[in-house]
Amino acid sequence: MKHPLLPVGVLFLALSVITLTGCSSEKDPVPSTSTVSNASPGSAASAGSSGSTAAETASFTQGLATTTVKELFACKGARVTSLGEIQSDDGKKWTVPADIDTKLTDAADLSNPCKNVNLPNVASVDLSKVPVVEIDPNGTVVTGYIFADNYFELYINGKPVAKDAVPFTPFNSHVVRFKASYPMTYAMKVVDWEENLGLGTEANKGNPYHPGDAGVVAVFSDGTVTDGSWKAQTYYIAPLASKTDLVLETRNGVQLRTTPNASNSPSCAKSCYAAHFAVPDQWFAKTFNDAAWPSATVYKTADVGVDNKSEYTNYKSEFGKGSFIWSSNLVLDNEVLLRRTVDKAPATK
Ligand SMILES: [Ca+2]
Ligand SMILES: [Ca+2]
Ligand SMILES: [Ca+2]
Repeated sequence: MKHPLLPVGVLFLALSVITLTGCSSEKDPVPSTSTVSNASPGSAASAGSSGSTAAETASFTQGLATTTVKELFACKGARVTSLGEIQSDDGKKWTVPADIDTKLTDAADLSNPCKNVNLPNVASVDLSKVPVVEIDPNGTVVTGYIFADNYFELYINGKPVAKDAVPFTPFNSHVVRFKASYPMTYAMKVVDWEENLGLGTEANKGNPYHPGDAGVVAVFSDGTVTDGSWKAQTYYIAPLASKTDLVLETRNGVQLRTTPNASNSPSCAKSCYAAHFAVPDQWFAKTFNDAAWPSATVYKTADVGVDNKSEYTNYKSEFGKGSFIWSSNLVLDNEVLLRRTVDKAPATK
């Protein structure tokens, strides 16, 4: 049995320590400027001012995963898309590069080299042929254009709309339509796929262990576009030369998983580490609280390397309304969850 007075006593002690260590904002629900990680690890000030019960931890794996699905998707002349499984040093099992929902419907193609589809521009899209996925019967019909390096799943108001038809390579792009009500919660799982399962790398530029890069842009007809107002949290980070390349800290209630000092081209090859975090249940639900997720980072088209890719440039009249986003590391973060809730349709630009 828990003693009813104990938590009060612990809270009193924690607040006393915070006061003694000079933090003046302990009664504010959100600390204004203090950085939790600046407190000594495990100190009362650290536990008290973050408002969380325990510091976040990652699960680490090292080396190649076991291939579980050799050919999830195949396309002539492109890389074979596979899935793998690997156990972390804390005994947990992880699907790499990500646990995806293969049962979702493929989105309609703008450009899909695997099916010889390559519409010349947005004007040539026949929207009457794009199925409208009914999320809410009395909702607004919204059209969206999506380009992901490499894979996305789109959920609106907690329900699936569609997935990327080409999980890895070649590049491709999609158009989606759905009927949904406001406030509207956009949620996307985006994955930078990999050839060396569990390592976050692919054969590229003469290097068999080249870390691939990522990025996603989505533009919706209600004026919602990917930009820095979205939330983005990473769940799979690789390749890491060392576990200490991962920096975990909670700042103003936001859980940061960053790799500020990690090399984007480590030489660890088959012995690289990867960091894994469990994807929360119902992360795509309207009611999911994403307050602890960082804001998305905005990237230039040159960072993503799509300025000469027709799968992107043919539809730039739409894609150009939004920005490429990802979490804080475009190379090492390989599975990212994105969310944005809008109360009503923003003014269309
Ligand atoms: Ca794709
Ligand atoms: Ca990629
Ligand atoms: Ca990557």
